[in-house]
Amino acid sequence: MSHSVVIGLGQTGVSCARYLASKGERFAIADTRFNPPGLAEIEQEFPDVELWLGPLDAGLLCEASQLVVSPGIAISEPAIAKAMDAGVPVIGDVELFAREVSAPVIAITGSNAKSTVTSLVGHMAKKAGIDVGVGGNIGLPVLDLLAEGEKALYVLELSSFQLETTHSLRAQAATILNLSADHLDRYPDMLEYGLAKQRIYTGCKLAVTNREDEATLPVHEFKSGLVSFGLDQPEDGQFGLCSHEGKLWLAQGDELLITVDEISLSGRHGQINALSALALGQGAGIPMAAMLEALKDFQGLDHRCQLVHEHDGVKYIDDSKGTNVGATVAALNGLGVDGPIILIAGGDGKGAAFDELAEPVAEHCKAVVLIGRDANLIAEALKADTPVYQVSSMEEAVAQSVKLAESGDQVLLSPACASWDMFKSYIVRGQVFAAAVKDLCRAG
Ligand code: UMA
Ligand code: ADP
Repeated sequence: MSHSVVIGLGQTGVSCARYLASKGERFAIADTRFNPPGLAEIEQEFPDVELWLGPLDAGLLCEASQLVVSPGIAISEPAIAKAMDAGVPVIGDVELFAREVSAPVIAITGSNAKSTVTSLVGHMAKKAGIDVGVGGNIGLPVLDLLAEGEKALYVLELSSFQLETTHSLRAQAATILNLSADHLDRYPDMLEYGLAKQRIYTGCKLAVTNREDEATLPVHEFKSGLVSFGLDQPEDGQFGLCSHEGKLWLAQGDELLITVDEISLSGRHGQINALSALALGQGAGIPMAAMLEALKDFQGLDHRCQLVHEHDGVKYIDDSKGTNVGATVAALNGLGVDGPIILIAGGDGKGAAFDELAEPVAEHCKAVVLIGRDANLIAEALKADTPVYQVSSMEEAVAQSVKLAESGDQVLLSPACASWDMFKSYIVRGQVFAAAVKDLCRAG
């Protein structure tokens, strides 16, 4: 009898198991870890399910009718690749979702700003009174969204890993927000990483692209609608910024929409994120008036350029979600206009080069304090006159920054790296930063 194999027993694997069970389909579960996070839940809910833990067995995978692969495991894993070569279809949770729902989907990928734009578009839809489901890489597996019944609209954040196993999404509006080096421990080069993201445009009705980043344009033949966003003056129908009577406005073509002072997201990257959200929302028919209202009160997400404390005229900003070089470059350029920056960076660089940090650091930073595994690599890449300090903990990094900071400065945690070498997650890293800041400022 035919059966699927769910590979990976994290959040995604558990959601896939529940979904397949709800459809009455047979499945087994495999995970390379001996004690994967979803094990207890699965053993309790599906005591009879076949579980294969430890190294994947190509022979068993080749007997499956399909593999439902979690994003955390590469489909280039030899056992999975062998099953694919043998003709076993390989899909992911987003593919199962796409086959199930008929409501329109707004699909969002990119190296940075995915979660911010996904939440913002979700907020816009709610303001318009639309029954919307928001999920995906943002932290809620897409199949878990189905538990509440079908919604009128879905806004999905999709990673390159999820897109690799998605074949028939055909989104109403889709975007690659930007492309910069990330996950190069999983892809051989930027080309492959970019091609995985390009899959989001397959069959979509409207592609929303970034005029400042050519890599966001569809590379394959594309006959559907195209609309772009950028910080320059927009042409007819496109989204951008316009100056009018001394004020800067978000605009579509020559239609002025809202001044940048009225939106709650700050900085250049806040403005570009707002523009991309408007383009996506319009593509799915969210009324403009509701979207503009939503821009006024959307506060942004925790750990993304979030002001966590202010003391003696120094601002302490948590951008722990800056887990790649592109995010930290955007944070430096976005916040640099507000005052000199003392940057706390470092961690696991996931194989990326740090050279692109050199210019914004030279321009905006009065000092850099480095922590984590790749601190040396970053120090070498900076090669600037900016003083660099290497320390061994977040507490020491904050202490060093407090010592250096003067009124008007900003202490910015934006690591350009993943947190895994020192912390459980970027969330914990941000919390440790904020706690250290508050302790030291209280003591001082
Ligand atoms: N793993 C194994 N063996 C396996 C399967 C997984 O060792 O057989 C390990 C991998 O090293 C991986 C970890 O387990 O790092 C988790 O993998 P998973 O596929 O079980 O992850 P889930 O818990 O299902 O969470 C996934 C996404 N995780 C990844 O892509 C690594 C979550 O994104 C996402 O929120 C969730 O599905 C719901 O869709 C996290 C993420 O870090 C936040 N994403 C990357 C990013 O944003 O940069 C892409
Ligand atoms: P993702 O889900 O893609 O990781 P987030 O919204 O969580 O995106 O933001 C991740 C990081 O990217 C944060 O450090 C944030 O400050 C930074 N960022 C936000 N907007 C942009 C942008 N338009 N371009 C580059 N980086 C950005």
